[in-house]
Amino acid sequence: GVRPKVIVVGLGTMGAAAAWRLASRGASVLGLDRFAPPHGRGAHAGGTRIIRMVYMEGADYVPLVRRAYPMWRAIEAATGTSLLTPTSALMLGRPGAAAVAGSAAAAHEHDLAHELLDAAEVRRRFPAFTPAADEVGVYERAAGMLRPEAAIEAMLGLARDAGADLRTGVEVTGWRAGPDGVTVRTGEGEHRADRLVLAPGAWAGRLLDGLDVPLRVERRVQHYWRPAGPDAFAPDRFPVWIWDAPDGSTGYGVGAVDGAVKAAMHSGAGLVDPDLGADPATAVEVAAMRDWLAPRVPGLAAAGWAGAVECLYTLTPDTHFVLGHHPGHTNVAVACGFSGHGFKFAPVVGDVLADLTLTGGTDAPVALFDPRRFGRAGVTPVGAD
Ligand code: PYC
Repeated sequence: GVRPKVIVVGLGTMGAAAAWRLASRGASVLGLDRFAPPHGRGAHAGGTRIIRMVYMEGADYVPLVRRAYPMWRAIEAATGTSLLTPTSALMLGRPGAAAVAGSAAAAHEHDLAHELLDAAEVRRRFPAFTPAADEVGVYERAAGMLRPEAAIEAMLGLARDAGADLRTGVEVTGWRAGPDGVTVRTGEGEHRADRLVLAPGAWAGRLLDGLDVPLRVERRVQHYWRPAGPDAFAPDRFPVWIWDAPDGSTGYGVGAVDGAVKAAMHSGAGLVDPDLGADPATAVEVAAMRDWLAPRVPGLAAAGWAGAVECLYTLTPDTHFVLGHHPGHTNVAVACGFSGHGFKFAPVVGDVLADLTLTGGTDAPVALFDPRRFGRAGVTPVGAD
């Protein structure tokens, strides 16, 4: 048959993956982005992202991340790049915390290899961490870290190799869809296609204002530290980690890359306007991070601060993703609201978007991400225009 023409709006993490999967599966792809990913304005900068299978956010994510691992390896093989480094992971907190109880529940439901370590055992095996006596750790060997900028470049390269026309520096200002196809309005005129994929990241609120998904764009600061004894923080000895503190805050980190060790807050607040651009970390934020680390990872609390990179979280109310057809348009697929934990899933999300676009459905278990779950948007066909 005729190759369907698909426009992908947004070429960051999920749009790059969608452009790759769509072009590889035979679509004629036009990709548009206001910036030139990878860049520092979205949710992918900072050198590293965590991948883990023992998934505290819900057992439903496990089959998806299980599929992501071989897809990341396939991208590496196809592009000759190194993207995924195994490190293992340690999820810490009191036994009832999500990092512990949620991880254990996902591990049990899917029979995933893991170990439950008491505080003394954590300190013995990973001396960089100093949990309190009433805290425990869930240890997972299969976890690791990804290189996000290189991963986006690799996916965009594969998309181009498969024939995708990817254009950066093109701002999308609106779109409309009907039974005859879709129209995307840009700063330099309109584009027509059969189908549309919207992957606008922090700009989703603008481009999806007909969709009843309440999104919050929040700023998170990724801090980097230069510890006195960097060997103790080498990725092969220092797992990636996520730690639920008793006050409800959550910190996380990744081992040394080029001598700098990431330790940052996953929890936070503070709405931002994505158009205002990246803010450097304030002295107050650096001091607060040191205070948070002092009782938990003292070698980093005492380390020199080596800089920061901002990350924009686009959060849904339940922190589950938005991934599915637009409720008003079967020829429009939507991916947004990754809520600070989406990167590791990118190849799978791209493939699901290709499924939805090319076949009208998907076998992947994505019911949790139904764009209609927040309201009545499915009742009235709506577009952004
Ligand atoms: O998805 O593993 C993750 C993560 C950790 C901190 C922010 N996201």
